Amino acid sequence: MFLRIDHVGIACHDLEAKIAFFESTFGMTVVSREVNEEQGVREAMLHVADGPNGSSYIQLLEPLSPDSPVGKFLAKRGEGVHHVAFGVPDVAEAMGELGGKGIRLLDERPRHGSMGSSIAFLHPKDVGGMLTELVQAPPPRT
Ligand code: CMX
Ligand code: CO
Repeated sequence: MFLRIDHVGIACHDLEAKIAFFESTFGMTVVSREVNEEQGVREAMLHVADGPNGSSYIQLLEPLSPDSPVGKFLAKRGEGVHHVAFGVPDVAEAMGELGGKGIRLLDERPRHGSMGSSIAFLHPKDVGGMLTELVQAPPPRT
């Protein structure tokens, strides 16, 4: 069902400080910075590696407000791993398949994700405590 681990999302208080840490410690490079109002985050994608089924990233997330999903997570648990995102060929199809298995979908339809992707979230309580994101890469530019 999954092509790769697309990214691991890390919740943090200070995006710029965390970017500097990942760059200087691991030699990673920021490939995208975005504000996603719908998800309530300011975020950066840092490239980890390329594989036969696409690339993988670390996604650093700073909340836009305390009552956003990441803001609430930080208040409750502090900084750390927030979610794991798997690459899928077709996010709507994966949602249908997983919804049919009784996994709660947090999105009724795919939403806008990083770098032009389409995303959807699965409830952490139905995935062993792991907030899970499905990611469909954008079609290649011609
Ligand atoms: N990982 C694991 N468990 C989590 C979690 C997370 N990231 N966030 C919340 N939970 C758990 C809580 O600990 C809580 O468990 P208990 O009931 O045992 O205390 C339970 O889920 C409910 O959490 P809550 O604090 O009451 O928060 P909400 O139910 O209001 O929201 C969730 C939780 C997952 C539904 C919400 O965060 C959500 O819809 N997330 C998807 C969107 C998102 O996170 N976007 C930001 C990332 C954007 C991107 O990747 O591009
Ligand atoms: Co993500």
